[in-house]
Formats: sequence, structure tokens, C-alpha cells
Amino acid sequence: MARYWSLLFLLVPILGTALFVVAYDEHSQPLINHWFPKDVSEYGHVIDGLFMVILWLTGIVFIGTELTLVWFMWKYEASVRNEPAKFTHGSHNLEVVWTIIPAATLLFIAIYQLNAWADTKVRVPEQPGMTVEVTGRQFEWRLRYPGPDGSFDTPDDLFSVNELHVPVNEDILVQLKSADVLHDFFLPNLRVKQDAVPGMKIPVWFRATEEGVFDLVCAELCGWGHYKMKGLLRVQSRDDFNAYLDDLREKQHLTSLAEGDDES
Ligand SMILES: [Cu+2]
Repeated sequence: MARYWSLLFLLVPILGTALFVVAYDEHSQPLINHWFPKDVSEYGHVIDGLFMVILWLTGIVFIGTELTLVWFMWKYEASVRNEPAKFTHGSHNLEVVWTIIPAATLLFIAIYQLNAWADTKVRVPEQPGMTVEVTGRQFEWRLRYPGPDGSFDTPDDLFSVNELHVPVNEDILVQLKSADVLHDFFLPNLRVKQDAVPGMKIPVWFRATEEGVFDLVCAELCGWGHYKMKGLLRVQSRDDFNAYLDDLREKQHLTSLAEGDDES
């Protein structure tokens, strides 16, 4: 019976949904649990919550449309129903309904996420625990810490490449820049993602709640070496962070002595 082919298409919603359920199960084996990377930020759960709301909305629509598709294939299989097809010029009412429903849904999402957007993109922390300048460049991340005086463009600025150190449980303010093309500063474990735009200094902030080493990657295809534009984020205690800065200062001092710039 030709109409049983329609059941094959039923596998799409069934397997699709099953895959999400298995991937999302936090208690399953690490190999199966292939959902979000571990959230180590103060605010990440809000972003994840928004993601889940949208996943539920689109998931329900996905299952609904797939079931309708299968039902139509089953019902109107030509070998079973051989009445001639009826043509229609469409239904004005239906058009109105399926325009208003998505419009209302988008409006709901736009309003629902307003606070999250403001908290992550608009409300810059007034008293950050630390400020660091991050510059995307083909193909590396250049980092600059302000040094003890707390301001940039002074002789005590500290420089590093690809290894961003930050203290745990403090608001970190990143001044994001690009030296050439569009890059995208992406910290998956902190749910932070922001384009670095040439000619702009964009503030980005986060607060890490757990010590450890996490990925820092570029999420914008920025040239042939995009794939290797990865660094790391090391979240450490305040003491370890200060020790790191001291170490960086010492190394920089020795380098400048070797180069002879220190005599002037
Ligand atoms: Cu890049």
C-alpha cells in the first residue's frame, strides 16, 4: 500500500523530538548529554531560559506541522482517493489568522526578552571589579590590562595574547575592539557573544562564578585563519589573578630591559 510511505515521514517528528529529549537529559551519560556547555556565569541561566522558551515554541509548531503533513499525505494518497483535485484561490480568513499568530508570537518574544537584552547589552556595570581591553585581530585576541593605576594608555599597561585571566565573582568589563575585520568575542560557558566591529569600542560584561579554564573563540568567519583564532579564559581567585598580573609585569619589564627601551 503506497499510503504507508507517509508513515516514513512520521519518523521526522518522532526522531527529531527524541534527539532533543536525549540530548537535554542532564543525568544521561556525558557522551549523550550534548546540550549546552556548562554555565559558569551569574547570568547564563536567563539566556538559557530564553533559549528554552523559543525552543518550546518552535518545537510545538514543528510537531504540529509535521503531523499535519503526514496526515495530509495519508488522507490524500492518490492510489486510495482518486477524486480530481479541487483548486482554490486561498482563504482570506486563514491568511489573516496565520499572519496574526506569528506576528503576536514575535511581539511576545520581543517584549519577554527586553530585560535580558538590557541587562546584557545596555546596563554597563558602574563599578566593575576589573576592566580589560580585548582586540580581535587576524588571527588572535590581544589583551590589555590597565595595570595598577587602573587606566589605559599609561606606561604600566600590561599586554598578553589569547589568554584572558579574570578574577572569579567580580564584574568584568571588557572593552571590545577590532584591529582589522569583524570578529566575534565568544565565551560559550558564560553565554557571552558580541561582535567586534572595526572602529568601535563595545562594552561587554560578565561575572564568572566558578574557577577553571574555559574556551574563548571567534564566532565570526574572519578570514583564512579563523579556525585558529581561539584563546582561553582562565577564571581564578583574586590572589591568583593578582599574582598573574605581577608575573606579567615582571616579564614585560625584563623584555623592555632586553630591548633597551628602559634606559630613556
Ligand atoms: Cu576572528
